[in-house]
Amino acid sequence: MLEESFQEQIDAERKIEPKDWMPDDYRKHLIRQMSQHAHSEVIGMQPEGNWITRAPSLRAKMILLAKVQDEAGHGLYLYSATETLGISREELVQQLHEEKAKYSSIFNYPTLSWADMGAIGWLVDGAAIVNQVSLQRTSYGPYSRAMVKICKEESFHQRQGYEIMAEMAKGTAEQKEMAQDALNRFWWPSIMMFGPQDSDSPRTGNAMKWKIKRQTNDELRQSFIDKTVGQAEVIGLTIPDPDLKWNEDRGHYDFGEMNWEEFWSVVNGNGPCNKQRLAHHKKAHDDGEWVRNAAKEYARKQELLLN
Ligand code: BYC
Repeated sequence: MLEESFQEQIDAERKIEPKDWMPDDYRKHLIRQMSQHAHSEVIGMQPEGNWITRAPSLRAKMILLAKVQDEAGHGLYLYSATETLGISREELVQQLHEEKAKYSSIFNYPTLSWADMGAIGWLVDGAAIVNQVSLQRTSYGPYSRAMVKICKEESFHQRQGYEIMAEMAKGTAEQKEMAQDALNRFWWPSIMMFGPQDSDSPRTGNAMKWKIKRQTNDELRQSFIDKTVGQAEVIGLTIPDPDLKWNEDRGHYDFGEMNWEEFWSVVNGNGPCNKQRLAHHKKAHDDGEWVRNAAKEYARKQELLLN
């Protein structure tokens, strides 16, 4: 009975709010996806943080700093939204540290040159927007509202990355080569961000039934590829996929086979930077313990004063 009226509410496009009744599996599914999304935002600060001190101009440095701070903010909205489901931030961070919770595979690749800041903004944030615009219509109210604000900031991120790539592509031959090299290294990992193919995605069935996901992994991946091919052409860079070609019948680009072995290896903790990313997060968390303790103590004293 409760399940039926829950599903009716979903089917009628009414948002589920924290105090509404929801099936336990819906709650668990959301905690998993939203917390992994939050962890991705926070771990995603590392590859870009690597270049803040080496940005080529004051303007570039200010923009990159602002972008990385935005990612921290996105993490906070998403952790707060996840906490409305009855789990604490401490537990969520613990799950990350114990490798029970994942974060996006893309952040396990190294950032080797300044052009990588361009490739990340253009491709990684570009892919994130395609996914998150779709998630604005997700069925859980707090997640959906967090997405609206996040998408506004992601558009600025995508543009700053595309600007870096465009500038480098029309610079010296060496700069153009750096931009092309960054595109070569980040293209495939970026399209892997959308997850396994639909036929291999165990979570998609429930996610679509409960309207947590509004489009499947393959639909979103195709939409990102269709948008991005023209952008590469405009700045004179070549997407590293010989099978990429317009398919008149489908009205979409056909593209080559992804390296699924590489994808699962990165997802399962064995990518080029998995160990480094997690170790850095744990160290920052430990180093910040005194701040959390001070904040707790301050809150305790304020409460004593009020009572
Ligand atoms: N990386 O059944 P599936 C950003 C896991 S953007 C790692 O398809 P689902 C940012 C998946 O979790 C990035 N793991 O699952 C941008 C599942 O394992 P579990 C963050 C992946 O959930 C720029 C298993 O594989 N965005 O933050 O239906 C700068 C089977 O997959 C990946 C989001 O998180 C992957 N790429 O679909 C800074 C968006 N793909 O959990 C920051 C929200 C799959 O069962 N999330 N797996 O152990 C989603 O839309 C969905 O969760 C996914 C996966 C499309 C990612």
